[in-house]
Amino acid sequence: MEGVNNKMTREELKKDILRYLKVKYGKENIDNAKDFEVFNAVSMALLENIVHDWNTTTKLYNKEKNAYYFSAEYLMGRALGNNLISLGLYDEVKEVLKEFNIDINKIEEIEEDAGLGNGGLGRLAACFMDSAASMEVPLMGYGIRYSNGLFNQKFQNGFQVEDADNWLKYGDPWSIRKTDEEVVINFKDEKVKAIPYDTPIIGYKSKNINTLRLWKCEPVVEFDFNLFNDQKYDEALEEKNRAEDISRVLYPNDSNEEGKLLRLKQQYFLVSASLQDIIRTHKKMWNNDLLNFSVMHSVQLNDTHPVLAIPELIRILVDEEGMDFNKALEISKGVFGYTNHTILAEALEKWDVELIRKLFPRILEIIENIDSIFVKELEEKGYSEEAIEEFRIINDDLVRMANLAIYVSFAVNGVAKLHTDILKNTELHNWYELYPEKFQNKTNGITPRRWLRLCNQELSALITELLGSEDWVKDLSKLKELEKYANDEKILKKFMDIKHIKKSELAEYIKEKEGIEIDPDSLFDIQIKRLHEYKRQLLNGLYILDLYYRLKENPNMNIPKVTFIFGAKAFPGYERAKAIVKFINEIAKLINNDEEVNKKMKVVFVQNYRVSYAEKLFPAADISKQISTAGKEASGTGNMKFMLNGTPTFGTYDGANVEIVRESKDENNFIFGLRVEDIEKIKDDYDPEKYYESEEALKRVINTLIDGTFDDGETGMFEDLYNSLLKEGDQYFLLADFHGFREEEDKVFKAYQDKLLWAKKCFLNTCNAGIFSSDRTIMEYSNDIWGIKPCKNK
Ligand code: 26Q
Repeated sequence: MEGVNNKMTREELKKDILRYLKVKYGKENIDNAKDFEVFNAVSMALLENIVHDWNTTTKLYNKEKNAYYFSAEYLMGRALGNNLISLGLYDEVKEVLKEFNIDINKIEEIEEDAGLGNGGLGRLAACFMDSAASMEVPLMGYGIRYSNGLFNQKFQNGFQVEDADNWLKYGDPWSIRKTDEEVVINFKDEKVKAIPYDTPIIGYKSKNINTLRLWKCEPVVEFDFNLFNDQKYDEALEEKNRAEDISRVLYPNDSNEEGKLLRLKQQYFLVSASLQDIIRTHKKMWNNDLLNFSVMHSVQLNDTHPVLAIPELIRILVDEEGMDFNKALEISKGVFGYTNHTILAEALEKWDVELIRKLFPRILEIIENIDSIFVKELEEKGYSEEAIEEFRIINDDLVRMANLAIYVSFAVNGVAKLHTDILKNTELHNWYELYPEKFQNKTNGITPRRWLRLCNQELSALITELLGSEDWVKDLSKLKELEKYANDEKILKKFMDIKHIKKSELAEYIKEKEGIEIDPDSLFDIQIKRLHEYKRQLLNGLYILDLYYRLKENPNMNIPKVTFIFGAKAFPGYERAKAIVKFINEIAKLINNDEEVNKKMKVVFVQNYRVSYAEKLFPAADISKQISTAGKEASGTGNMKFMLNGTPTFGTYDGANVEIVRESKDENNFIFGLRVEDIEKIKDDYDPEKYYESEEALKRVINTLIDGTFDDGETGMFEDLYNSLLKEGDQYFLLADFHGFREEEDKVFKAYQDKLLWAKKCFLNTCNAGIFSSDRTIMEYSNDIWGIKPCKNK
């Protein structure tokens, strides 16, 4: 077959699939096999064929400097389709399955998403894994193999209800359990085992196969035999359950709600296992010498969640390897880089000193030591006592994880230009003055494999045809060369025909999954992301309701037929976010059931938004809604996925939106609302009431929260939303931005009517998206932070 990694023939692949069906499921005839059985058999047959390249890559990397991504989250999504693309075997396997009378789509669709993350930060980690392998750089991912990923979401009567995510129910054919590489983790009163599960990250058309190593927690002793014999079954299993709890479930939260014991145990479990693993290999390679540790390894901390790695590395070096404390600290200062993903104050992690003492007293001791060394340094530099307070790692009996990270790390980075500037100028300004050399920007990116080549095969084929090769998949800057077709009507038509195909496919899928019919000829205006007040789904909802009332008043209003689509999960304990879900579902019900209006507009809130749903939504969008309060969205990466698939951004001047419009030009996007500097100016005497009183349209829609227009099942949740806007100061400036939003959306409607000009806007977005490849981002991290370089597995 044509795949780069293997010289497998079609007949061999068929034989392998049939063999796995036989030994795994006892089926001698593929016609009797269930979809999940075929999925597993195909996956195992492919895995079998890459094991050799995987092992040689690992060996090769061991001799070089490596970087490690430490992340509590990896939002991987499905593996099969992506791996087939990387192996260059997608069409071949499609054919093979067809010969068995099986539709490859059905086999892809049976795969559960690996949803081991909440949102952007977890998906970024997944994109980075893909890019590092494709760029052939020695980056390994370390994380936790949660038995349950992010919860599943359903709507019942418009309310969000959650369900456990059992992603392993059909098995996990893309991972290998490496029992022989387990390590022991010591808590103060508990000892557990960490078992690595390795997943191959296949470089695109490359023989480099990187590794994502996820740890599962298991007990040291399976169960207490004597207690079991005495029929004390629960007690006999107590230790096992306590251990397994550690890797049982991903915390569904994207702000630090409150210190949770189990979450802290998870964090320590992750970093202790990973560092022990790295040090074990290092000692083997370097004859037990650890003095060159920082020469050979860089560890990137994905936000503060893995920051306990800092004291843990020092603990291992000092307590287990007999190194001097100051030397261990010095080495650590050459190992860690820290990425900040948020400026929301409530998301900055702080852990109670007593909690840390209770779980791992030695780690607390080490943190205290670091803190006092740091204080001495500041005193010597002449900082006042008051100034030192702000930098302290321990303050008020709380350990501030970001402070620990910034002090020890040699590099601190933000995730988009605006975000890094805010860190430097305001949020972390004092740190920036202290260590200007540490601060860097690394604008996020997305992998073009999953977010174009896989999810939009039609557009990929067109691009390949126009560019004459598939090189763009590995070098996305090549898209710029397409600009010469921006006035070519024939090409633009092909481009928009593809958009129409993707819209029809989405409409079909939504019909099947949500039971709602939408028109692929309508404008698809899409907002998909985690539910958060700062992301302002509520503003979008209020706007849509306003449009509905305007249409009722004026049925002949000149707007194109429009479909508003939402996708978002609300953290289960975040009541306001759940209220917003319910409110938008109520708006959708009102509009979709109104025969006068539903021929002009519809609203769909899709259930259980996740990576695999996203792959259907991004290619089908006409408008990408990115409307966060300026200054609050660190970067955003969904915005880039829309852009790459040819969708103009409708948004505020925030996060990476700023760079998106810089690349694809103002006239191809729709930017509205307050900017960071405007908010700075008005925030001290901002009065939402003023906007409410002076704009009838706004008043009308806000009043629906309290006048009985909508039913919140007597929860009072709509009134709470009302209060958040009018009684609690409208923290996120919805009212101030309503008017600008409305005017900008009117501009969209107008622009959409000119089909040719619209097509050009979309096309130019694709042409200029090259810079947002995570390949570019990964090379920047490699060059500017990690000091690692590509090494090709030949
Ligand atoms: C922290 C403590 C306790 C429990 C949970 C958490 C927690 C979990 C997840 C805190 C934050 C997160 C996730 C944050 C996140 O996804 N941030 C997003 O990161 C993206 C990648 O850089 C950016 O593009 C987004 O702008 C940013 O919101």
